Amino acid sequence: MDHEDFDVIVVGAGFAGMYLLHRFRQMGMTARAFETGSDVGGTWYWNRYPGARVDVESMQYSYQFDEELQQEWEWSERYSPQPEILRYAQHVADRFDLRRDIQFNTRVVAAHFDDQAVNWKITTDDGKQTRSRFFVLAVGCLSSFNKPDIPGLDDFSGNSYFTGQWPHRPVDFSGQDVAVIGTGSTAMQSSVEIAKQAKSLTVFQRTPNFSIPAHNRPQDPEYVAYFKANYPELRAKAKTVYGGLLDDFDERLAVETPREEVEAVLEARWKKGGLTFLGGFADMLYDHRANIIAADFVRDKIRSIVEDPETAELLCPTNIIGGKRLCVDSGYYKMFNLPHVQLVDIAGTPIERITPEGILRGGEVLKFDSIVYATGFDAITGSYLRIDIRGRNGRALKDHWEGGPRTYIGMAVAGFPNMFTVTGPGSPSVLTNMLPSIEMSVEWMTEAIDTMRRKQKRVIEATPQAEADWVAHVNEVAQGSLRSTVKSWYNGGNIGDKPSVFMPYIGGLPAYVRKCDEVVENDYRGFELL
Ligand code: N01
Repeated sequence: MDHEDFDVIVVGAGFAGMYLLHRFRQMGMTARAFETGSDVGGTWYWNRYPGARVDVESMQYSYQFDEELQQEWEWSERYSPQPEILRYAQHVADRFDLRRDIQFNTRVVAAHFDDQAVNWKITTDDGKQTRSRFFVLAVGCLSSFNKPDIPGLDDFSGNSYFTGQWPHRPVDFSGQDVAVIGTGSTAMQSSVEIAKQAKSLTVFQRTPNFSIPAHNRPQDPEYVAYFKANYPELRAKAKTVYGGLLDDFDERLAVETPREEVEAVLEARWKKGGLTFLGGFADMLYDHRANIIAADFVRDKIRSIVEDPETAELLCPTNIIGGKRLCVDSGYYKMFNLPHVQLVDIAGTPIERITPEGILRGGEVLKFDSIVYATGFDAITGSYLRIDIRGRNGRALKDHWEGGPRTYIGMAVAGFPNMFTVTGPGSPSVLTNMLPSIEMSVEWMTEAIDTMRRKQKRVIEATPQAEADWVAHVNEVAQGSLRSTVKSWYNGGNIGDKPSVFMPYIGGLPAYVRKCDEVVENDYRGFELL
């Protein structure tokens, strides 16, 4: 048997990778994480664009595994800005001395299961190979930036910025003519800030998106004190809610509620702000009639905010609300009332190419000093498939996932023994509050490894049947939702050649946790332990 350098190799040192390292250390196992960035933080390390902030309330977007940690950390705003979240990640790394087990500036390029040695051989971009018994992918769901396939992109003589690979130095747009391409959450957050500096800002919109105001504000000390005094109960309650996020979700149906009452609930939720706007009724994402009420409500809001009627109409999405992920903004629609901000609708007349001076569209070159690409991610599977992962008999993960990702409970793949995926495809991941979902996932897999050790097993592997059943279940529950009817990054619709499969598990966190618990209670049903 070949020598194993570590018990476990982890890919990524974001919130998932960091917690894994902490858990493995507590279990007395040796672990090494490889991280492409030069520090911890994952998403919050890369996405440094102006205006980047979390859109889950910060009191809930934090680790809960350590009581002292959650008591000592202070969030300054309702929705914390990226630099503060990155500081939090760095604080956690310091507090638990995690960096000594992380090799930064290192990309994992290949991971091959060795059938004879029964371990994983990991190749990194420094040319080195490392072996481990277990291999855990903590690569995040939105980590592979989608550099758009626009001709001439490299010809531009001005400054090009990619939101998912933002420079570490401050970027000053003062006095510049700036273009932003994209109108997702990232574009909405960044353009509001860029407009505050730039001489002119032009937003290129291919598809309009629904956005709910954030109503961000400084943290209320009384709210913080209440939260900190009641963390155990509040965290436990959040786990019983669909998205793992505390809020008042209602089981009522909008279609069975008087229209004025539905409007009043939507108005109250609009005033409250944030991602749970649709949570007042259970049918918003399941019944077209309910969805149209909410979509019309937001369209009316857009028309009431944006002064120029033509721009307002262009900003009004015609799609299902919540089909693509809702955006949460801090003044996006209002920004279009500024005289130096304009919207260019490229739905009918797309960008032809980038030229040295700017953007060619409709036979005309619009000149810019800087172009910001806020063009999204090769979501959920992108970061897995950029690594040459091979399981038993050299089978490539990209072949196994040719028709879309296949996992068992979002954490294991048949034919890829001792490999785990944190918040992988087939888990609720991006449909939930990511931090508690990460913790749940990490705790489940580390407990599984601990059980193996106690039972003196060397291998844990999902069976092909269990995987097939889970994939069928994930697809079946997705079919019921209006979300599956819209092209989005949830279903690969934003990337040309991706299989069209709804990737996250849409059944909600409580149902998912129940399923994972049942697997354990039934002696790891669906897994073979050898
Ligand atoms: O990416 P997106 P994002 N030419 O895919 C356009 C999370 N997030 O980075 O819709 C022109 O939503 C594309 O157009 P279209 C959050 O989960 C969280 O904004 O494909 N345009 C779209 O408008 C979010 O949902 C926070 O027609 C092109 C945009 O680019 C997820 O990340 C903050 C194009 C991409 O929008 C992704 O958001 C930010 C092209 N060639 C993000 N290619 C928090 O607050 C793409 N587009 C936690």
